[in-house]
Amino acid sequence: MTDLIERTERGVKRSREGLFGRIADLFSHLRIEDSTWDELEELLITADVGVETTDKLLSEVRKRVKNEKLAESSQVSDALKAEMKRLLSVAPDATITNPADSMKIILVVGVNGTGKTTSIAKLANEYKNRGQKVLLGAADTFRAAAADQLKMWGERVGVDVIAHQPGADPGAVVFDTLEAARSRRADVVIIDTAGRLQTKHNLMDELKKIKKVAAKYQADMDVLLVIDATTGQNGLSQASSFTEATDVTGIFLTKLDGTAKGGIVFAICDALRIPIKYIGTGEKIDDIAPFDAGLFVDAIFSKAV
Ligand SMILES: Nc1nc2c(ncn2[C@@H]2O[C@H](COP(=O)(O)OP(=O)(O)OP(=O)(O)O)[C@@H](O)[C@H]2O)c(=O)[nH]1
Ligand SMILES: [Mg+2]
Repeated sequence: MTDLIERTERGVKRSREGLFGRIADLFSHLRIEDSTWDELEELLITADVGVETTDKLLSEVRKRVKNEKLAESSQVSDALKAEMKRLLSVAPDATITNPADSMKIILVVGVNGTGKTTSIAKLANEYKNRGQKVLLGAADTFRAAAADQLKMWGERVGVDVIAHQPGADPGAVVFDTLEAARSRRADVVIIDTAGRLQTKHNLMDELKKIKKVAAKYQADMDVLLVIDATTGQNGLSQASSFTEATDVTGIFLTKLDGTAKGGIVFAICDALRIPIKYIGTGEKIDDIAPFDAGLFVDAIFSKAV
C-alpha cells in the first residue's frame, strides 16, 4: 500500500506542484471569500477538469457549504476533496483482478503514441509478478517496428509474444495469439493494436473486427483505452469515439508524470463514466499504479515534497 501511495504521488508530482498546489494555497487563508470561488473555478478549468465538470463539482461543494454551514476554509477544502473522490468513483473493480478459471483478454487501443506498447509491458510485468501466465499478441502490424518493440519488452519481462509479418491481418494475429493462449493455458492475454486516430472510421471498423475475433473465445474481455494525460481535453473526444467503436471498459491514463494538469481524470470520469483503471507514472517498467480515487485526490493536494 505504501508502494501504491508512493507511485501515485510520483505520478502526480507535477500536478501537485502546479495547478492543484495553487488550489491548496487558496485554502490556506482561514476564510473563503467570494473571489476564492472564482479563482477556484479558473484553476480547475485550467487544470483540464473541463467547464461542465468544474460547474458540477463547484455547485455540489457550494451546496454542502450552505447546507452544512461550513465556514472555515479547511472544511470547504475537505468538502471539495470529498466531492472529487465521489466524482471519480466510477466502478469498484479498478484493480488487477485474478481471473478464476476463464482466460482474461485485454485488448489495448488508442491513438498513436499514447503509450500503448509501454503500458502493455507494465501490465504484463504486474500480472507476471502475481504469478499469472501472460501471453502478448502483436496485432499492430501497421508500423514495421511495432512487433519488434513488443518482442523486446516481452524478453525483458519474460513473457512470450505472438507476432506475424508487418502488413499481416491483425485479426489473424489475434486468432493465433488466442489459440496459442488456449493451448498453453495462459491466464492473461494482452493484445497490442496499431495507434489510430479516433476520426478514421475504417480503422475504427478494423478494431470492431479484432474485437469480434476475440469475443469468440470463452474469456473475460477488457477493452483498455490508453489516453495520454498531456493531450488534455482531446482525451475526452478520443474516449467517446473509441467507446462507440469498441465499448471501452477501462482507461489507462499515461504520462501523468509529464503534466501539471491532472484534472483530465475528473473530466473523463464525469463525462463518460468509464473507470480509470491504471495510471502511467513514467517510462520504466514499474511506473504504473492501479488508479485509486481516494489516493489520487489526496496525492494531488498533499503538501509532501
Ligand atoms: N513520461 C512517460 N512516458 C511514457 C509513459 N508511458 C509511455 N511513455 C512514453 O511514450 C512514448 C510512446 O510509447 P509507446 O508505448 O511506443 O506508444 P504507443 O501508443 O504504443 O505508440 P504507437 O504504437 O506508435 O501508436 C515512449 O517514449 C514511452 O516511453 C508514462 O507513463 N510516462
Ligand atoms: Mg505501440
